[in-house]
Amino acid sequence: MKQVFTRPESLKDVQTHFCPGCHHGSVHRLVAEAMDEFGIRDKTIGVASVGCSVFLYGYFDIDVIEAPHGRAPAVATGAKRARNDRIVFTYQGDGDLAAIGTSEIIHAANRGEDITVIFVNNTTYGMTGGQMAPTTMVGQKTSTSPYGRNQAKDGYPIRMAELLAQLEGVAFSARVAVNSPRNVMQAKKMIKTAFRYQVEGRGFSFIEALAACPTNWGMNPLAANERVGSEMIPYFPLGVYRNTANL
Ligand SMILES: Cc1ncc(C[n+]2csc(CCOP(=O)(O)OP(=O)(O)O)c2C)c(N)n1
Ligand code: SF4
Repeated sequence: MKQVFTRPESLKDVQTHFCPGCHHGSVHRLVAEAMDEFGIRDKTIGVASVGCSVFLYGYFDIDVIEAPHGRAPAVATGAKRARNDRIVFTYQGDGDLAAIGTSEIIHAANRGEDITVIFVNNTTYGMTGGQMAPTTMVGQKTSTSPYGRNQAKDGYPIRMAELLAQLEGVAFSARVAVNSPRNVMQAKKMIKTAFRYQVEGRGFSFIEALAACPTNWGMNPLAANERVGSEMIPYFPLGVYRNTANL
């Protein structure tokens, strides 16, 4: 029988710690497929952040540097400037990138660092028990907003893909989701484009991936997957927000 589905070479053959229905695993796979397709596994450095993606080094068969919370773009800047023959990407959660690391991501993007950023937006701090993040939806209940996020007190969810698209240093900024086969295929295309931009030395590329966190949303995997489509995508529309190839 012909095998039609295989594990990407860039992913180790190990079981992950992700909860059932978590989209981190799907995003990992697409990143690994992009590395395989460009044949860059041996020269890629991943920069992991803290959060549920902290074990990047255990799942990807590449070199990984562990960065403190929010500091991955700064660490990636150093790695890429020291070894500009390498492909360097960060992989960060929304609490990490849009809260503690706001300044790092904005300045790395504005400097046009030649790195790729994979940003997983699951509207909550996953690893530490589901606290409110800058991306938490208005009305969403979290462990620190038990009555729901209140925009008058807490502000509105930040749309990072659009925000970074305003910066001259950004070569590519797009938002994707992995909640349906169609969206997975589109996400794969966008993640490949983000890596291709770095392979071609075009500058900073950014992918925001909308993701489910069934555990902290208090939902089963199916309902959590559906929430991505019914609640998140209407507020965080999918698409390309900046593409210097078109300018
Ligand atoms: C400087 C710093 N502040 C806070 C923490 C605690 N911390 C670890 S993971 C985490 C939340 C991560 O959430 P997010 O970035 O949204 O990623 P997710 O777990 O949802 O993938 C926090 C607050 C830390 N390790 N370091
Ligand atoms: S807590 Fe949420 S983000 Fe973390 S592994 Fe579980 S489902 Fe995924």
